[in-house]
Amino acid sequence: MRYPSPSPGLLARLAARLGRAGFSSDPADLAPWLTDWRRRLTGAAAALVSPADAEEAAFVVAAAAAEGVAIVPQGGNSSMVAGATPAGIGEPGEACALLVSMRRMRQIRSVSAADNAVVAEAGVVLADLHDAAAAAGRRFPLSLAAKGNATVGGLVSTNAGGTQVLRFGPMRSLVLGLEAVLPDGSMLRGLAPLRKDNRGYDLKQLLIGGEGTLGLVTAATLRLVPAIGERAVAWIGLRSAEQALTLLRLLEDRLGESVESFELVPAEGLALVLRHIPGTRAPLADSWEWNLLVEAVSPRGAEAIAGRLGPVLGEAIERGLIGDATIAASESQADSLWTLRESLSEAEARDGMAAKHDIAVPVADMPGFMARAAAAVAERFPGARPIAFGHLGDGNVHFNVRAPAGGDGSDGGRAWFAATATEVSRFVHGLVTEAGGSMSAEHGIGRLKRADFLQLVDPARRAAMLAIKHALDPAGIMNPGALLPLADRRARP
Ligand code: 2HG
Ligand code: ZN
Repeated sequence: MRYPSPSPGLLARLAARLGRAGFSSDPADLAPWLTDWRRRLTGAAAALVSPADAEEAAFVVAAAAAEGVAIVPQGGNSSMVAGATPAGIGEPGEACALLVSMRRMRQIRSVSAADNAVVAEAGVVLADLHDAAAAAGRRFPLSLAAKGNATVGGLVSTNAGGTQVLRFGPMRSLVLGLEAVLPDGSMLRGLAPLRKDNRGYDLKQLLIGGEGTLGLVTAATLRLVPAIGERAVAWIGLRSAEQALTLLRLLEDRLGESVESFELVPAEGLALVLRHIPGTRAPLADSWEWNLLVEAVSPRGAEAIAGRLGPVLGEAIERGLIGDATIAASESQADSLWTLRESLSEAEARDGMAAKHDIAVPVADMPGFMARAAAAVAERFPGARPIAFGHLGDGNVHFNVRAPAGGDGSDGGRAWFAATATEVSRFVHGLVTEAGGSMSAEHGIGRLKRADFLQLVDPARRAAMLAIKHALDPAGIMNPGALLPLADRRARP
């Protein structure tokens, strides 16, 4: 069923309430926000609407709901799965949606060291949130490569993960409270920084990871943790992913909760970064099948962590778990090591096309899974080049499959990608589902993974999700096409 276009009266009401800064139907203003970050989809929308505060956001949703007009919420437009891109030309909903940008809502409403909490509006950029927490002598312990673009609303709505999940968990474990507009325009006001609240269903947990399909997040109360006194960042070379996990448990035994990042970079990943990212250089003399970036931290006033990490890495070398390691001697060296890890996605994109997968299996199964899946992909898609990197400590890697090398090389693998990527992804998602894992560990489902998700998901889980969607958004106006099927928007499960 097609979504109705907003009536001229609705557009006029929105323009009058939000003013020039908050409303535009000029195609030139819309254009930059209609293509997803990975440049996979370009959509269309009737207007770009940017509320300045929660009341304006509620007004927008209520007005759209009255006409059954679709709303596509957008934050930093850095979704890996086109979760914030409206329907494309020729698709149902074409040009009918309101693209609701939260970028004007960028206030930090409060920071409380006493409560260990910050209240940030949906449009606050992650890097600014880090700065605000630091200014209060605290820390917001979630980070990812897109921290200069990703916003609080998007991070909440996708239950973002990143490179520090190991100790403090993903967004789901960092959100203490939420303020959101529900699909009928009513406000859910729950920003109190409560550590305990047992009044039945935890509605905020439905919105976290709900991908904007159950409501529009306008602000969140987020957990803060003690600021870091010192960090030690190590780059480690080793031959076996199994032994990487033995190292992780050894580090935890010796250093306890100090270990905050445990990131895996394969030899070909490091090579891609060194080839495509200017100013980078190899941290170790030799090349290793696998590399690890480990970050351990100590609180202020505690014994320096580097002095404790070094001996454990020495012990690991003696035990033959790892081959080589270096610990950054300065903050700038630490940043350079992090650049090697955080540039992987960009280096991979510069090198050519890849079918991207964001998978999780139980941590202990991951080394075996990576090897089995790489062999299966190589057999089924000759020439395709699997590359697995990322959050090994969380049992989550990006098992991407790069286009075959060679040919005349002039199209960067575009023809291969167009012909094969959908099949490759279905194959990889099938493998991970068979292994009892998840085909989306941290990026969400969005529009790019919807078909595979709906095919592979457990039927009971699918039915429950559709029932929840129908209960809260019976007209299906919130972010149609992300996560759930468009056609089901009015169907009872
Ligand atoms: C990362 O861990 C991101 O670097 C991006 O989640 C992963 O580009 C990717 O596949
Ligand atoms: Zn990741």
